[in-house]
Amino acid sequence: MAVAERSIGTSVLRKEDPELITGQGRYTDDLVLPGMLHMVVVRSPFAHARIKGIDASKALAMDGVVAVFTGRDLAGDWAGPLLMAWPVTEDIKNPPHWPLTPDVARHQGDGVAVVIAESRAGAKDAAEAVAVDYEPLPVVVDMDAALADRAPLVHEDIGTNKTYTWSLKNGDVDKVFAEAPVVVKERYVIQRAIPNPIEARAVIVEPSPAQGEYTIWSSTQIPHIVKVAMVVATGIAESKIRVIAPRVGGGFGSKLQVYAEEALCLLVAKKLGRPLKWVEERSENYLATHHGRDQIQVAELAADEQGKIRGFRFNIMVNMGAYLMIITPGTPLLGAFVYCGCYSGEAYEINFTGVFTNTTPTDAYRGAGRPEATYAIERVIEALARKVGKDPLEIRRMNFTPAFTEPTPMPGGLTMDSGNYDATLDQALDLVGYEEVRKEQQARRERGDATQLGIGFSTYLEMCGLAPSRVLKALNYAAGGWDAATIRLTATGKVQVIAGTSPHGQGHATTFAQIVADDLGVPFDDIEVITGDTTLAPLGMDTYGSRSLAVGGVAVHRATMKIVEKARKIAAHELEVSEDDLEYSSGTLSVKGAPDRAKTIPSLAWSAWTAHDLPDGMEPGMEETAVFDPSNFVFPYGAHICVAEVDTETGRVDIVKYVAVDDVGVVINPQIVDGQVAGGVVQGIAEALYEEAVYDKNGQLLTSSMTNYEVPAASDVPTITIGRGPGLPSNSNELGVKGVGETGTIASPPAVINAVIDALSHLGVTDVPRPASPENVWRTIRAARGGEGT
Ligand code: MCN
Repeated sequence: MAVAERSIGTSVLRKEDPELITGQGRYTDDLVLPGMLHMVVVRSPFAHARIKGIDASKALAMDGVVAVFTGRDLAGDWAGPLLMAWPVTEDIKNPPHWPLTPDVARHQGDGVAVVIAESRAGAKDAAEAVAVDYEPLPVVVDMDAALADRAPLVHEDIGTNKTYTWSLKNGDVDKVFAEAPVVVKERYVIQRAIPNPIEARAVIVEPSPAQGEYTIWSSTQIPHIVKVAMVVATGIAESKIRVIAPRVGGGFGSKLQVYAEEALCLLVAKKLGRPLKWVEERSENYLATHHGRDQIQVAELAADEQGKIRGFRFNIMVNMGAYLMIITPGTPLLGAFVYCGCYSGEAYEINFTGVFTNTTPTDAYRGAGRPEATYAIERVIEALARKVGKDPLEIRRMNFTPAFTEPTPMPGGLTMDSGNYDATLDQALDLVGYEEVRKEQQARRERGDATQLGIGFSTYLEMCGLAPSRVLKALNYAAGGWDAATIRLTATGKVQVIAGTSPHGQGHATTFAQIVADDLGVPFDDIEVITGDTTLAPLGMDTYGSRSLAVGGVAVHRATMKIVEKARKIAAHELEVSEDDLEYSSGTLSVKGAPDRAKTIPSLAWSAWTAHDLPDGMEPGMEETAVFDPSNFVFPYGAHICVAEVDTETGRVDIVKYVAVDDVGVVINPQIVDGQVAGGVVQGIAEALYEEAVYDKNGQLLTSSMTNYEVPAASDVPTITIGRGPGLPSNSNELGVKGVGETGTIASPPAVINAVIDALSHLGVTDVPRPASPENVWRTIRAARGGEGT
């Protein structure tokens, strides 16, 4: 029998693409149910206002309007507020977050009422006719102002805008800093970002009143978590709720959330006994979908005279916005352990202070905590290089943790799986043509060109594969971190993979099928991957933290190997040999030394299904489930180099070369991995150069649409040269894989900003605000030249 070609490691084309690129993907808004009603949310135009009264009479009198519900109308119907699953400290302030606020609107866009009508247009018109009597209250937007004495309080009843303080300390940090001959200290502002999925959010709820059952379609990354949160909010039994995430259209972390509209649709559909749809408009997405980032960081390094790092210390304020959503407080903690980057040191301290403001809540945004960590360390390491007069590459190399393939402790307190930081840097330098670029930079300097060249580095360390449940408990996260898969062989030898993670653009249907194709030796096209349905795939913890492969994919592999073990028993029985006499290769179990005496997996599946002659006591059928809870995270790492031209007259930045070398361990599908890296890099470049959510002092979002929130166009984006480094397998799982979904977003912002600073270093520039927009860069140059600056 021919040995099947290995699928893992090849760029098999994505199974999901023919449907998606021919416009046949079924997104939530494509779904139309008989008798379906439409919901529109009436949102507060004020960032902070008391709701004195709501008059819905005009709206109710309009054609096709079925109902209007205010926050007060529904107050008695909820079983509990929206779920916040990560109370990071015992004394965290977590005021209840109701799907519609009954009394006070706390950010622009806070929902105050819903209008239900026969058509979407009718509901929209009627929403405009709902008269809300607001009493504007003092607003606080800025974190420093929110923590000042007598600041307006976002939640009056808790008496403070400070949400929590969370700290992590390893070693004698104070002593190390007190004794170190060199200390650098810098302040960075990570601006707020607004996620922009291709499809904004959408929800449909179909009630089956006779059965008391509810099917929820939601454009979500986390159907399983949504289900639990719906139980908490509505009290409906878990067994009566089915959540389906159909085609999702991107999420970037913004759909790692349980939103008010999901709970509202469910409750109102239950009340009215009719299917109900809500679809978010883009302008609503800017106000009502959670935002990301928004930190003020004070970063310090203690070092010896040579620049060898001894201690790390970071004090960070994080803007929570107006409410704590599903993991708002925990999001910064996802980066807490990697503020040391790839570097060694004996003492480590990090302190986060969460702050309430009258702004849209923040939560996970691709990278979630780790882009912020990487930005802090990859900027402050440059400050250290300047302070001790060393080349930024030299300072990095002398502080890298030496190459390792066995579990190795890091200053942040965790244990890393594998890494060779010099190797990824060497490859990146090679790919960028480092010597040539430096020469070109020098030539431009000497000529005094208006357009200067800068080279920026980011040698980053990520932790992902969010899982070990015991670690999550130690961090006070409410849920576990395992994931699950079921493999079912049909009688005719086809394979169904039922996975607990669900994709929103990552290509799980392809990569999971590749794993199974190799494990079972069945054709790739015979494998169907089923995801995103809590009834079909009841076990799952969903997709975020680049965990789907390193946790869920490993569960797929484990379930498949259980199938092989069952098949081995049947083969031994049929071939009348002992199990030990069989060897397994590419879907065939054959007798050692007699390769012609063999059974294939599909034929054994048929035997298991007919059950005519199974070993005594064996259950018929061929279906196995595995649940994987890894003992450690995985730690991708790498080196990104950005070469940028900066026009010193206009402040315009153009990226002319971008190299991304990311070691993600064993790669299942190189093309998908390249796509993930490229998409992530573009997102990071956008944060570095273009995107910024801006509020005025009244809490009005000034960047409230794509016309003034600059999402990059394809023409703004450079060609990204991709490398993989040494490809050291992870020892956290038997596939040797690490995650890739966030590497690019985590690594790229400091590479870009360091490049801009490097281009202007001859002017004495050591900092540029994010985003490095033409205006910000121009002001920086002007200030450096002695004019008025930022
Ligand atoms: N993969 C692989 N080999 C590896 C690592 C991964 O072939 N060594 C494949 C995986 O099998 C999977 C894909 O690459 O098909 C991404 O895998 P993984 O790194 O496990 O990440 P997740 O699937 O868990 O995706 C989550 C991650 C996050 S957190 C965000 S946010 C994100 C992202 O991925 N948002 C995205 N990628 C996105 N891609 C798109 N198109 N849209 C988004 O919204």
